[in-house]
Amino acid sequence: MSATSFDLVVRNARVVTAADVFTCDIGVREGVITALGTGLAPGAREVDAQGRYVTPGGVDAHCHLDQPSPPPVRMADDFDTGTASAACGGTTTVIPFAAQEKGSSLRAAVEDYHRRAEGRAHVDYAFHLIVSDPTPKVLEEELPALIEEGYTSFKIYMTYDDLKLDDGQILDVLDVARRHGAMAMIHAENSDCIEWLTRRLQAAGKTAPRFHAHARPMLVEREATHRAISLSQLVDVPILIVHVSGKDAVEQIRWARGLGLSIFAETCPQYLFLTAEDLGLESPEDGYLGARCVCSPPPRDKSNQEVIWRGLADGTFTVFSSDHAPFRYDGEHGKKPGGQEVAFQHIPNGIPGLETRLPLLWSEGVLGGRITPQKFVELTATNPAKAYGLHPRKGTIAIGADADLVVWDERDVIVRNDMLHHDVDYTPYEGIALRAWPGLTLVGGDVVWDGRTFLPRRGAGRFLRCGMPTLLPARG
Ligand code: DUC
Ligand code: ZN
Ligand code: ZN
Repeated sequence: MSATSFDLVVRNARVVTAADVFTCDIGVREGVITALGTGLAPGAREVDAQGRYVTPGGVDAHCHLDQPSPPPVRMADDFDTGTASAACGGTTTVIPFAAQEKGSSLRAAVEDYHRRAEGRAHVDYAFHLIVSDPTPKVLEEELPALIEEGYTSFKIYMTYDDLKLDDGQILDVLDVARRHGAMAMIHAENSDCIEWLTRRLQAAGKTAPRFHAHARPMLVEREATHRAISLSQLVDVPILIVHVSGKDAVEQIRWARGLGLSIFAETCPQYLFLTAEDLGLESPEDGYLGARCVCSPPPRDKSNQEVIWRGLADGTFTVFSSDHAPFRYDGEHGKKPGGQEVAFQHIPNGIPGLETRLPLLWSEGVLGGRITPQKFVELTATNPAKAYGLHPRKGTIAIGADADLVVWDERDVIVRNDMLHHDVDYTPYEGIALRAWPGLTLVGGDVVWDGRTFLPRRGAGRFLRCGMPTLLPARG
């Protein structure tokens, strides 16, 4: 190959970055973007984007794949089906969670998670950690060593019995984040309030799926968000509040920003496209259908959807993730554990969304006139890559970045579960009419989705060691 030729040239691309939109050709060599310009020399392969928008491959910084759950519950997607689904929806990097079990080490969780991922992924992946048992050994030895090795973010839960930390434990973990420069993600819901409400609902016989939303009203999220902000202020460390659902938590985040605190926030498609009414879905034959939309925090109402849209446009939100947590509706391992319909508090929390995250936001956000193409890229690729130490290799279109690209087709699409590539038997977005879908997804210059067909590259997805977060200047 001559020094000036390319393995691949994507011609006539309307390139979108977090800053700009411009038209050029993209030259790729050995999986990396090596030239942006006009009239580039021929490539061994050529793709004509025909003036269509080309965005960086999505970075889904909050998704759950093959994460162990107490039996009989089991996630429907592993690294194979989950990353296939990601690729066909334009996501080329995923960051799922290596979850520590209470009583066990973090290191064991990471080793186990590597075994689950090894040889299966179609797109690149990194790991966040979940810290559920911050023993002195974890705080003093394991976490600092793992941060050094490229696991530079961790999630902390304020709810869920098997995961939650008390305030003192959260302070201890935030202190490690501060000293070692890691990013702490916080699931903010007040656990005691949820338990208290759940007991009362249970006693009143209110056990149907829709009561999940009654047990987790916005104020439990508001209180925990406020507390998380206060704990971060006490330790003087940035945090990122995950899956923010509506106005109450948004107000807390804006208040904290007004004080000059480094509070970042994430939201997800379910808070734009679903409402609590979806938890009450029933059919004449099946009164349990709403279980499909049970996730935490629960979706709210139309007015809160508007608050979330505004927050995406005005910079309140830093990151837009799927929180893909895949459980089948039918069968024994998902929404009906052991094959039984159960009371709302026993329904596995989570909905699938890896493949639909980007099409929903491009179609209704960008083409719907709510956000600019640049804001879309910032929220779905650039900021997540910066927040978790993967930028500029990931999350942008620039010389030296991986050739992870999405070419957008503007066409009418009705979302149907049978066109998706996850291993879940439903999508909460069934029947939604969209005006765009990825027409091509490239991972490291390889076509993995051509707009109609998935082209597997199982095992070619690489594990990425994360650097330090770069959303803020490095601290002294
Ligand atoms: N909530 C979470 O916090 N994680 C997984 C799914 C969910 O609903
Ligand atoms: Zn969570
Ligand atoms: Zn989650």
